[in-house]
This record gives sequence, structure tokens and C-alpha cells, in this order.
Amino acid sequence: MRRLSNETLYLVPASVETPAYDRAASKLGVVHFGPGAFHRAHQAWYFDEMLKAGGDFAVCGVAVRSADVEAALRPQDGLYALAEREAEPRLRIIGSIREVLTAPRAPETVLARLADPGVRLVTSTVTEKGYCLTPAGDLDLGHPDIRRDLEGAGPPVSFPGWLATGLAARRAGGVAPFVALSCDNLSDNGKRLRRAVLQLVEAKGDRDLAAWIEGEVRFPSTMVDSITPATDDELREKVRRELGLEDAWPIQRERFVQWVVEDALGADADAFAAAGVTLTHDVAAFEKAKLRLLNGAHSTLAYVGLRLGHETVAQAMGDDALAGFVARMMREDIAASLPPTPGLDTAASIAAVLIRFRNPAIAHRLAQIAWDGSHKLPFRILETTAEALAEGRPVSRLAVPVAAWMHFVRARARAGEAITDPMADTLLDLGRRMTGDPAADVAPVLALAAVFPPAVAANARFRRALETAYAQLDTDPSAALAA
Ligand code: CS2
Repeated sequence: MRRLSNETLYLVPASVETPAYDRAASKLGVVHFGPGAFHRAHQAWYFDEMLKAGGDFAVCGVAVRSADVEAALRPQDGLYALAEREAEPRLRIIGSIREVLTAPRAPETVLARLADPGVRLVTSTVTEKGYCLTPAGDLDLGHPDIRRDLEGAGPPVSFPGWLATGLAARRAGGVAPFVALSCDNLSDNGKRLRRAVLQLVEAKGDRDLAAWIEGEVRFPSTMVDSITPATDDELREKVRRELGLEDAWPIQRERFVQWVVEDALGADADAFAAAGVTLTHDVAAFEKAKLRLLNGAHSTLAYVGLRLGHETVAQAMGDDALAGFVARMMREDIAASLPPTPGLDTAASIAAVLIRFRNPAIAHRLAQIAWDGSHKLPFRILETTAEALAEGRPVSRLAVPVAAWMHFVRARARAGEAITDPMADTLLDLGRRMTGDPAADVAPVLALAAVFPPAVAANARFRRALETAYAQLDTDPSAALAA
């Protein structure tokens, strides 16, 4: 079977939407770090819309490490299929990605793209760990990648390092800075990225560049949302059947897609708005609500669901006790932590999220959501918990996902299986030493300063709640879910 590419695009059946613009003539406007599944499901689709409307938004995707995306997309001229998995499914070929680079293989080209005056935006989905931050939100100067960037001999290795180097090149060349648009699931993502880049430049001792970045570079915060299960053989096969062409790495998501961006995009704002992006001055409230409600509930379903033997989000939602627990946690515990915000209807968002989780056309594996728990739980559950403790609200339900995460770590450690997490070694070591005794198992977990904010770790009420939930999940999970 022939491979999807510019040359074979004409073979795509008419039922599948293809780029309705001249790809060869489209101009590069965006460099994106982390062209993984989420980017290709979300921002690349929005940029495809903006290209369709005639804007200069072709994307150069830069993978910080792995060459997998380049290997899949280069022979396809950047083209891939995006499947919307709903009762009435839709398939579309996305054409916005014009080039994919793997940074360590082509550092000069990456730098040239970052310095290109036509590039106005540098977007990113490098996941929580790609920012190299300490729990307090400072750049982690002990992080191996940051240490290498500070030594400064070769090209950058960290994502903040690339941004700093790209901005330095623009300043040196008299080119206006790009807008740095973080699209990762972390609260105040723009502010965090700005801090990481500035602290790196300061640690290098380049005060002039730091002052220029402080004065000239915009780091708008954003909220991104669309459920994007990893690509599996079922999807590859479906796409092959429907296209009649081979696509090495098709992408799938639900139809729902949302991008809220802080209104600091300058001349590109109108193109974003026309493509359906919400521009607002208060992204933080949207981001917080999404992280705590959707992502908090997702992580809860993942860890508790895996403990109960479920495999996918839809299956976990079919378990009435678990679905009821998650709904109560959102309505009673998490909603209480969200300030009223114009344009944000918390009750409606919760109802919508619960429906999205039940989408029968999507097989979203709990094991995928369980990745990187040490970096996800702080934003998703522990900030809410810290506020609940400070304001005297109950924390017994919020302790359940944390206890279930402990069970996840323990079960994987015992089975001798790997876990995907930047702290995997520490966690597996802890897991191997867990005996099932709640007090003995909980204490070293709460001592993980990179995960638990001090006010949560030291709180006796939370510790008791965690011990109780941990014991219940061992002997009688239904008791934990009855909370
Ligand atoms: C999920 C998210 O994998 C995960 O951790 O919770 O990727 C989630 O599907 C998206 O944030 C939805 O917008």
C-alpha cells in the first residue's frame, strides 16, 4: 500500500477533508516544541484552520530528543490523518506541519528556525517535566539538562535552553522576539515558562539578555483541552482502510477541542479568534478549573480504576461506584476550590466532562493517564488539597487518588514492571519497600518533597485521610469510594 504524502494526497477519498490551501506556498510562522500526539490533535489542527483562512501559520515541529516523529512524518511530508472518534466519526488530513526536526540531530536548523523573522510564535507541549522546575516553580539548577545548558559548550538540551538560545539569536540579529506560547497542562504555564527561561539566562550571567526578555518577550498563559488517546493498531488499521494509504502515525481525539489563550498575541490575535480560540485576560481561572476538574478526575479514574481492574476511562465510568465518587469529588471538593469566573460555568463543565469520559467511541487507556504521576498530581490534586486544608474543608475524597497512586506504584514495583515517570527509580524503590502497613507506607511517600507541598505533607488531617484511604483500597475499595 502506498504511503500518505504530497504525491499521494490526490488518492485520499473525497469523504476525507484534505488541506484546502497551497501547502507549498504556505509560510512558516510557528516553531513547536514537542510535536507529539497532543500537539498534532490540537494546535496543529487549529493552525490548519488558520492556514485555510489564508494566514502564515505553517509549523516546524521540533522534538527535543526522540527521532520517532521525524521518522514517521518526514516520508509523509508532514501529513497525517486526524480521526475524530464520535458516534459520527470524521477523518481529516492535517497539513500544517511543514517540517519536523529532531533537535540533537539538526541543532543549527532548529536555531535558524527560531531566529527566522517570519516565525512569530514558539508553542510547546513538552509535558510538565520538560520545564525543569522545582516544586516551588523555580528552574531546577540541579537538573542534568539544565546543568549541561549552563556549562554551555554545545547546543542546548533543555526546552528552556532552546528558548533562551533562540531569543538570544533574535536579539543579536535585531529581529523582534517571538511570542512563547506554553500549551502544557500546568497552572500559570506562561508565567512558569517565563521564569524558567529568565532564571536560566540569569544563571548564565547574561543580564542584558535577561533585561531584554523581561521587557520585550510575551509569554501568554493558555489552557488546552481535548482528549487524545495514544495511537494504537486499531486506529492505524481503521485509517489504512478508510484512506487506502499507509499512515505511520495517525492521531485520534474526541471532537471537543478548546484553546483559551491570554490576550497578548498582537497581530495574530484575529486569526486565532477566527479559528475558534478563546482570547481572554483571565486564563488562569480556566486553566485551574480544567486541570483540577478534568485532569484531577482523569488521574483519579486512572489510579483507582487500575486498582479495580479497569482498562479504559469509559470502562471505569461504567463502574457506578467509581463514577459516582468522581462526580462527587468534582461537585463537592474541587468546585469549592474554584472562584466564580465570568464565562466559566463550573456545573456545566462538570456535566460535560462526565459525558466526554463516557464517549464509547474512545478507548482511552488508564495506563496512559497514569504516566508521570509525580509531576501531574501536584497540579491536579495536591493544590486543591492544600487549599482545602487551609480553608478547613474535608480532604477524605481528595486523599483517595493519592492513596490509589501509592497502590499503583506498589503493584508495579512488586510485579517488577517499569513505570513511566521522571521519578520512576525513587518511586519503584519506595514501592518495593511498601508492606501494606498504612503508617509505615504513607510516611516516606509524604516525604517526597518534589511531589507534596510542605503544608500538605505536614498536615496530620491529610495524613490520616491518606492512611485510611490506603488501607481501604487494600481491603475494601468500595469503602473508599463510599466517601
Ligand atoms: C490526561 C490528559 O493523559 C492525561 O494525563 O489527563 O492528557 C487529558 O486527556 C487532556 O488534558 C484533556 O485535555
